[in-house]
Amino acid sequence: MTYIAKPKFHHPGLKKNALGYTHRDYEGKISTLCAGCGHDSITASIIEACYGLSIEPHRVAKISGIGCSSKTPDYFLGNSHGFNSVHGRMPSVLTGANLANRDLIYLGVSGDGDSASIGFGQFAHSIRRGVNMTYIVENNGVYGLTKGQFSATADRGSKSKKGVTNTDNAIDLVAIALQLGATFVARSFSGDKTQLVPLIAAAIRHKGASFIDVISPCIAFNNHAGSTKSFDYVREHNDAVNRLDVLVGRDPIAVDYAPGTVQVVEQHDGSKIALRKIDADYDPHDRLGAQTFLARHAAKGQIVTGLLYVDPEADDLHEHLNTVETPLNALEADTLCPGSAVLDKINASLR
Ligand SMILES: Cc1ncc(C[n+]2csc(CCOP(=O)(O)OP(=O)(O)O)c2C)c(N)n1
Ligand code: SF4
Repeated sequence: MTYIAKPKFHHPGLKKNALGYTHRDYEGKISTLCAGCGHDSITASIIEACYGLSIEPHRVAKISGIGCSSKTPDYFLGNSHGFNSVHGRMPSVLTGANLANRDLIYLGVSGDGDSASIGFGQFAHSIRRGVNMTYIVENNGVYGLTKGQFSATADRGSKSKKGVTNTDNAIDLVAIALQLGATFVARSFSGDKTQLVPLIAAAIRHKGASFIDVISPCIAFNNHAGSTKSFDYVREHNDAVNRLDVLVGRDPIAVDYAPGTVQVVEQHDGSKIALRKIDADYDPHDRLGAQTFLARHAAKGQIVTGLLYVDPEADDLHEHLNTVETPLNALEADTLCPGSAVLDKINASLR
């Protein structure tokens, strides 16, 4: 990976949160993603949410897989714990870390390729087990880092950069998360900070498996008419389309629209996606209602955004397994090894 460190100095007048931290304390290295990539807007929203919550950066563990999206933890919370795992394996690494130390705040960052294909099983099991985490998928419908193959969330009938039509049905990770029992389920758009920042903050505060699918346009690899997730870019520079380093950046797409309305977002190639923000009187405590609402609007070609479901009384994997409160690395020797008398008693109970 390429690392560009940020200069340390900052203006002494920068606003501070309740713990005395400034925005800069929640930033990471300078992003090496294409200028205008939706993933950078999500990074900005994560920084904003953590600043607003006055989280101590060293209490966060950010875990990711492989992909442009999975690179982003490098660009926020530079003073927290981080682990860039293998492609698709973020959920099991996060689960293990969480079981070993429940005192940290777990932030899982993944891509649609990372989570909906190679990591689909891992995604599913971490959700159904109720791991206490905020699981964010930066969903662009393509494999960005490996140059634009369809991912499993790409819509059927959409076209790849090379003009190939996708004949496979799309996986809707939000629908699956609802079905698997996630206790906090939301969808948003990378350019809608007004919606995304509070969603991330609420997901972090939620105890249990929080899942947020964030539609995040890739400026580089959906540069063709017919794409439903991003845009045609280098029409005049066909020879150069596979070279990320020659892409001229675009302004990130930003939207802000009222609850209950549909916002058609025009992407840089002129293709459009219809985002529908849930109504103010939508009931997010009804899992079945959320599933129906999602399916009804998907049939109309609309991508529903907002907090779709939350169970405020949710528990998590530690409660299911009845684990000790203390992080494993803080357990004393006599707790870890209570002696042979206790072992004899356990053995006797099993005879
Ligand atoms: C086991 C394994 N298989 C394949 C790859 C190649 N690979 C790297 S990133 C990536 C896809 C990333 O796509 P996505 O998760 O959608 O993230 P994006 O880059 O679009 O943000 C793939 C297939 C890999 N690194 N490891
Ligand atoms: S290739 Fe796509 S996903 Fe990757 S950094 Fe560029 S715009 Fe973002």
